[in-house]
Amino acid sequence: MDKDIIVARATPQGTAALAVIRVSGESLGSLGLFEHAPLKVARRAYVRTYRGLAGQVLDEVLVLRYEHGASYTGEAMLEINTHGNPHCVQAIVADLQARGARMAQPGEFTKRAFLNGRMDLSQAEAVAHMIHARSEKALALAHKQLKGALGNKIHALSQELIGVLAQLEAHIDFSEEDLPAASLAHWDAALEGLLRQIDALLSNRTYTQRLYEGLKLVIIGDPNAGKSSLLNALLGEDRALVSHEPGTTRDFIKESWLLGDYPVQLIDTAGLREAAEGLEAQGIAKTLALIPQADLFLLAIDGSREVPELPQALQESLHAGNTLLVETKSDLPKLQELHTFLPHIRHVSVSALKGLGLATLKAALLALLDTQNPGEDVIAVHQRHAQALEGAKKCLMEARKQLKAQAFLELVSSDVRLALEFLGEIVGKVDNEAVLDVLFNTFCIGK
Ligand SMILES: Nc1nc2c(ncn2[C@@H]2O[C@H](COP(=O)(O)OP(=O)(O)OP(=O)(O)O)[C@@H](O)[C@H]2O)c(=O)[nH]1
Ligand SMILES: [Mg+2]
Repeated sequence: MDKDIIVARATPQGTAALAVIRVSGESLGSLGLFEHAPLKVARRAYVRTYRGLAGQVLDEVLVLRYEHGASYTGEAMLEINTHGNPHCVQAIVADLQARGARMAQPGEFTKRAFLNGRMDLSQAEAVAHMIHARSEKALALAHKQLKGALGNKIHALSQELIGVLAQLEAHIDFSEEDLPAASLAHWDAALEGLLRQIDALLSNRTYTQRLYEGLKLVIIGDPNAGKSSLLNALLGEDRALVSHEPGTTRDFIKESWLLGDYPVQLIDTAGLREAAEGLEAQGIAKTLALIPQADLFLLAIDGSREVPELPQALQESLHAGNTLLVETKSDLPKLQELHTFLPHIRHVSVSALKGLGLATLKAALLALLDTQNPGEDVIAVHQRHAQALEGAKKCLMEARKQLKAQAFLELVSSDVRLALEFLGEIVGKVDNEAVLDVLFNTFCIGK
């Protein structure tokens, strides 16, 4: 238990109808608050006059008291609802500091909740995701994580692994000849099953990443294909310069865009052509360098002109899973049918000028993204979790290798133990304080 009493406003800065100030610490009584009108019953809302140390009235507040073991942090807590005038909030927070509380660090309430066993680490992380999720699906996934979806799964995996470990350890003193072949086969099958479950969890990573961290969608094509016009049409604003002169866009134009539930960085690029020189050539080099970082491509091809030659490096990066071919300027007469050009990639006709085909284009993009959606059973797997899962996976693969080679069971069991440690990191058996600090620093103050 931390001895300090921490205080922070839980609602945003600025003027509002109400503001909430949270106070947490076992020795709340030492602050000497509301002594003349005690908050007798826990979790009941009381209207009280908040007086400063010198007895001056600071605000009329609504206040709730939470008891040790039955609060967010697990410590004794107060939640003070003040009027949302920043001066009221500031005066009360300053008074609480004068009485002995200190300002909370970002995420410190949640850190205490974790340290006091109110939630596992994956749930504590979910609190931050609940606050920062940028779409409904991301929010739903964070909620599931807060409810313990990942923690429960990890717990189940760990239990299975402990079962295997117990059997391994029970046989450690057996000589190789005495080891029942059936047991070896049984352990191997158990480890294989666990590896399959870990892979299934890891397969949620791309979807989670795209939902929370977003993805890069790059518009590429030859000069004048209508790329910038397409960007503008998708954004619904004139963001990029458009002109009939080829080579208008020289540098990237990046804009945030929400595609369904996915935060997208939409990037317009310089048109690709072989004969470019100077600034234009630099722009093209930058476009080509961007290709490996992109998640999705819109390849703009102007159907009213000859089909362009595309750089080899580009062609190799485009496939049905990451690209849509946008036949632009569909309002103009077609020079030729394009369906034989890159036929393995889905084609969508769009006129940015007339606003035609944009809904179909968005639906086609979402369909591409949905191929990575694990469906109903999805569990959020963030980077830290994925790293630990990869670690566990490596150990279990090593354990299987040792089993097959009929190595000493000690070696197998030490790999299994290590795998268990990796799984433990996900829910919070983190013995490194620095790791926790980094994690909770991403939170807002007051949470
Ligand atoms: N008719 C018609 N013209 C279009 C359409 N989209 C773009 N254009 C015209 O095509 C020309 C090139 O458009 P841009 O959007 O600048 O093309 P770009 O691919 O960004 O060109 P660069 O930046 O030079 O590579 C402009 O004259 C646009 O007005 C369309 O849907 N229909
Ligand atoms: Mg352009």
